[in-house]
This record gives sequence, C-alpha cells and structure tokens, in this order.
Amino acid sequence: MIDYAELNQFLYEGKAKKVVEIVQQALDDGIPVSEVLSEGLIAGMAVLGEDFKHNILYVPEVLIAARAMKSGLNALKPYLSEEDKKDKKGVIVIGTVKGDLHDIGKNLVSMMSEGAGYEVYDLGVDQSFEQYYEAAVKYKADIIGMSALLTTTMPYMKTVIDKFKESDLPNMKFVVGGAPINKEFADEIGADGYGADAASTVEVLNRLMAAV
Ligand code: B1M
Repeated sequence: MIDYAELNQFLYEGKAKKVVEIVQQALDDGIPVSEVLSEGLIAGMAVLGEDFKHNILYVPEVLIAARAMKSGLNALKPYLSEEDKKDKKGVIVIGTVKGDLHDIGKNLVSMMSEGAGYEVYDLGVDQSFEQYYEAAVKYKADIIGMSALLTTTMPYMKTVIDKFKESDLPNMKFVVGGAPINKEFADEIGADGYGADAASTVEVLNRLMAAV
C-alpha cells in the first residue's frame, strides 16, 4: 500500500532518495503510473506551490523539492514510455520560453509525449525564437511545444509564433501550456493547441498530427 501523504511530504521536504524509493515500490507493486504521478508527485508539488505563493517557503526550499520531483519523474520515465509504445507519430521540439527557468511541467510533457510515440527534442529552459527555429530546421519538427510558468514570460510565446510566421516555416504548428496559460490565451496568440496537463497535451498532439 502506498501512502500518498507520506510521499507528498517527502517531496515537500525535498527528500529525493525517499521519493524515489516510494515511487519505485509503488511501481513494483503494480500501481498505475498515472496514479503515482498525479496523487504522489503532482499533488505534492501543488501543496508546495501554495506555500511558495504565501511565503511559507522560499526559492531554496522549492529548488530542493523540485530536485526531488525530478528524481521521482526520472523513476517513472521508463514506465511512462512502456505504457504506450507505438511507431513514431511525429517530431516535437519542446522548450520553456526565454526568461523562464521552470522545467518540471515541460519535462513531464516531454516524457509523456515520448512515451506516446513522438520523437521529442527537449531544448531545456530559456529558449529564444532563434533556438526553437534552429532546432525546428535541424530535426524537421512537425510541432513546436512551448511552456511558460510566469506571467512575464508568457507573452514571448506570441513573439515566437509571429517570428515563425515571418520565416520560411510559416506553417509550423504550436502547442502551448504552463500554469498561467489557458485556451483563450492560446487562441489569442495563434497557437494551434493548448495543453492543460501532460496527458491532455498528448491528445492535442494526436489531433494536430491527424490533421497534417
Ligand atoms: Co517559480 N513561480 N519562480 N520556481 N514556481 C511559480 C510559477 C509561481 C506561480 C509561484 C507563486 O507565486 N505561487 C510564481 C509565478 C507568478 C506569476 O508569474 N504570476 C513563480 C515565481 C514568481 C518565481 C520566481 C520569479 C521567484 C523568485 O525568484 N522570486 C522565479 C523565476 C525564475 C525564472 O524562471 N526566471 C521562480 C523560480 C522557481 C524555482 C527555480 C525555485 C522552481 C523551478 C524549478 C524547476 O522548474 N526546475 C520554481 C517552482 C518549482 C515553482 C512552482 C512552485 C511549481 C511549478 C511546478 O513545477 N509545478 C510554481 C507554483 C505553481 O505553479 N503553482 C512557481 C508542477 C508542474 C508539474 O506543473 O509546471 O504547471 P506545471 O506543468 C503542468 C501544466 O502546466 C502543463 O502540464 C504540466 C503537467 O501537468 N504544462 C504544459 C506545462 N508546460 C506545458 C507545455 C505544454 C503543454 C502543457 O505544451 C508544450
């Protein structure tokens, strides 16, 4: 039996080793990956987010917890990929936009997209139009995925889309997501899809690829 409250607490305290141990045990016990992810890891990060917002926690503690989250996600990764292995469905270049260093949600979207059969090139954080564009050319991308967690960096998504439209890749498709992003914003900036979470982003990718 997995104790999600305990897992959430270890994540909150940034105890990476404990997080990995419990995640691994849960997976060995046959608990579904999606349940461990949502109840154990994402739920723990949600509590952390609230306390960060209310100045109960500060950047150093959040960084340590984020490291524990990444370790937990890495433990889940092989199982995520096993869940839905198919032929490569398309090429996705993904990154967090310029000025933004948040990467946990983006990593999750990368992993789940890869697990769902996409060829994913994850550029990391702080990505400029030039970097997305170069990668799009190099890897022959079908879709660019952009993540933003800050209200100050989300407008840069529109800059990237506009610059692609002016480039020699005017028909590039875009999927955007991140905590401050919603469907209205995605439509407003001309994105082709909005992902509320990693699982629904895969559905959005599937829909876009079906239309190509
Ligand atoms: Co930051 N931070 N942070 N932070 N941080 C937020 C985003 C914030 C909401 C916290 C708060 O005040 N409540 C706030 C933003 C406020 C705003 O913009 N209005 C904030 C702030 C202010 C800051 C700093 C400015 C703090 C400071 O320095 N004073 C600073 C900025 C640094 C920078 O980027 N330049 C900063 C720094 C940091 C840390 C480095 C300490 C750390 C990041 C570590 C890391 O990522 N490696 C951090 C963290 C961890 C957070 C919170 C607590 C958690 C984010 C997270 O990982 N969530 C966050 C609070 C919150 O969001 N509630 C906060 C878990 C993750 C699984 O969810 O990323 O939403 P999320 O991803 C989801 C969906 O959004 C979606 O799918 C994911 C999975 O379901 N999704 C996509 C995400 N990307 C997608 C892309 C897609 C599709 C779906 O398509 C391509």
